[in-house]
Amino acid sequence: MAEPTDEVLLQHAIGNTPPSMYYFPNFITVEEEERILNKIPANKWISLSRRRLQAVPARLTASNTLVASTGLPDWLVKPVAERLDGLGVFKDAPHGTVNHCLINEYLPGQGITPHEDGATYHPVVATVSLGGSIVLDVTEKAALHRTDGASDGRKAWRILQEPCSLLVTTGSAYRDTLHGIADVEEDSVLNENTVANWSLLGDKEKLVANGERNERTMRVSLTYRDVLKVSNIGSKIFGKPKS
Ligand SMILES: O=C(O)CCC(=O)C(=O)O
Repeated sequence: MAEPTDEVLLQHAIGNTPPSMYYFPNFITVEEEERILNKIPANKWISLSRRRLQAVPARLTASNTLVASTGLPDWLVKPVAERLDGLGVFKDAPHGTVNHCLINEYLPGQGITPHEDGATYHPVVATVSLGGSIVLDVTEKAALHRTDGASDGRKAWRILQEPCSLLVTTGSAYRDTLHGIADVEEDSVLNENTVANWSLLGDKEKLVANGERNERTMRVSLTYRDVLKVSNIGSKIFGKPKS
């Protein structure tokens, strides 16, 4: 995605983060959320110590190449990928759209270590949340490399991702920050001073009524990206699907 000139995107820009993070509450409906959750294959999970995941249409090779004979399945395209295309989120990506989706599932108490997505992908990630809410911790990465023992002046932001929401990370937020999820059973002290996307939330009243707390429940994220290196060896081996 180029500069955020688009009116719709600008309305969803998260004000207090590095420029180029956008939050859309209710990006999909509850019915669409349920339909996608029901479509996730039960037998394709890869279990990790603190979460489980699926890579669709395939895991990347050791050289970060996507080798697949098919594209994303219909249930990951309609409605989410189509709506991302409508927003123009991936219009400047080499393939002009998304070609990969990582599905992560977190149970209460599970999370993901702070990391960056790096040069494997066009520098845009679009994350749709299903199930429960969760706090994403975003931290400037530059000061991580300090060796002088000085107190760490890295800036950090908390972004609450509600079910059915979309978070788009691009530009300097993609390049210059790490993102992670704490392995806690509850996110606490959630208010307008601590949550960067507070003003864009769909249901902040729920948090206020719950004493500024979010009790974690099962949450699934769909992270859509454009993998830069693609090989169509899969279709050479298996033949092109008949139309
Ligand atoms: O679940 C999320 O929102 C974050 C997932 C993530 O960081 C990743 O897939 O690299």
